[in-house]
Amino acid sequence: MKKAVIRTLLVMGVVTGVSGISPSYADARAAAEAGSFCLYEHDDYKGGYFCINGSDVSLRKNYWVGTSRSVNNGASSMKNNTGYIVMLHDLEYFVGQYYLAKPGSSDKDLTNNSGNPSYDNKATSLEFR
Ligand SMILES: [Ca+2]
Ligand SMILES: [Ca+2]
Ligand SMILES: [Ca+2]
Repeated sequence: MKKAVIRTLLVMGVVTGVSGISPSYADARAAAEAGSFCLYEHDDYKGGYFCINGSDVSLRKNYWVGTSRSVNNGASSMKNNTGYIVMLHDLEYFVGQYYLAKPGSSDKDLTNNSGNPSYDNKATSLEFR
């Protein structure tokens, strides 16, 4: 009995060690992503995440969840789990160079795009259309 418990704990420790993410963090992120538009700090949906359900004129005072790092000029990948077109803009109040995310689309690398400009670490405001 005791051995089984220890073995279970060891397995859990290995799993956590491999992913580097606790199950509760993963659950919270999955819940936030559902039906929302999400930005990620790094390519491949890694690093901090930030999910939103409406337009925001400035991301300067928005932070990657659980951090004090601003979302502004930091997004490197995105998932659009909404039915809206979402336009990212380089400047506040929906101006400057933009990136258009179609409903239900995702992009694991905002640097290389077809039909959109290279857009790594640029998003400063975002607009639901
Ligand atoms: Ca980034
Ligand atoms: Ca910007
Ligand atoms: Ca891309």
